[in-house]
Amino acid sequence: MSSIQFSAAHRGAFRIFAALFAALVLAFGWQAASAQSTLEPGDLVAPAPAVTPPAALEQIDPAVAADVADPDAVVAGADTYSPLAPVEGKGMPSDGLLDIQDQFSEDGRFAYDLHIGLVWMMALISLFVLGLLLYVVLRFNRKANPVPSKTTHNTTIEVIWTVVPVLILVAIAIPSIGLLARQYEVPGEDAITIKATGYQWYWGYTYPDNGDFEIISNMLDEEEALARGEPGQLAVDNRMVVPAGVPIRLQVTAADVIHSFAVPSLWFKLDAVPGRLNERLLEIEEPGVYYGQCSELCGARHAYMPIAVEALPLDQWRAWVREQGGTFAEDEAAAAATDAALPPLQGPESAVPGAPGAGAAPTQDTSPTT
Ligand SMILES: [Cu+2]
Repeated sequence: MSSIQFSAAHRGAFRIFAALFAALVLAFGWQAASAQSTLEPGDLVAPAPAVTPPAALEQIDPAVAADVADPDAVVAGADTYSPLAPVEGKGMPSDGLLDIQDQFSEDGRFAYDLHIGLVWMMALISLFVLGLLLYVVLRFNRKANPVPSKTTHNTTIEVIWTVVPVLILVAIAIPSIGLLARQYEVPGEDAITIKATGYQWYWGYTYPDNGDFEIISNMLDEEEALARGEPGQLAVDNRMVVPAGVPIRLQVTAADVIHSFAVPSLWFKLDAVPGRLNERLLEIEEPGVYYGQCSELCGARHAYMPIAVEALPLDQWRAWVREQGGTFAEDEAAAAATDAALPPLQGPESAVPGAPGAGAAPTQDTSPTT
């Protein structure tokens, strides 16, 4: 191993490099931390008020939407359901897209920022190492440096090249572990439960909180999808319709083999395992149609069981649920209250002990006719 004798000038150069490196670490540590701080739960886009039409819905190209739905029918506050038209490039892949899809969940935006921060960090570290290599090649080649240094050891740079990478890793680990943790966040009690079941080769969506009805979702033919203004091989006949801006407890399971429920623009991917119920919190920030695919090789038609999630304002989602014959907790509460308030259908013959007919089974309907 060749030894290097560092002159004062070289030590100076190394100090400059070390200072630059430390500055980079500080800058990126700060960026990672700020990426985290800008995505505190309190900053989450609040559920759209019922009277405000979501901005994204107004950008729908009528030509694209014409065959799917009348965009005007999807104004907030409407109490009827009509299928939402997808928006080009939102919730779906686009031609020439190199980056990951735009994100429409809090976790997704956090993860996207972390990903971009890491790419920059990798690029700068690679450039820095390349710079060091070039410096060594030019400065310490045989011609430029005929008498090699015999230094074997330099405590300062050894400390720097140990501590600085540790600091970089810690700076990466903090937001990275934070992302892991937030992906395991347990849905609150107020979350709406929806269950996605993978079948060979289609999806079923059950709504246990709303009467337990199931929607079966099959892929549309390419021509039919394109005719409806939807992306080919991603459009389905019946979408998984969910409310936007509301926490959803999305449970995922399978009926036959392992599938995987994955929607890239919602930062959601969860294995669908027979006999097992996986669940994760999903909160979609704005109404829209978000496409995904089964992401576990599950058999011959694995590639033909896409996922289409349609997020609607809450009142329109409720209208959709009613259209499917679904119910809400307050329906049952109201029915129970009505039952309790009504007089019994048939009164006893006599409530007075000893009176004729007391204690005997009624022989005629004595209930009020109202
Ligand atoms: Cu599958």
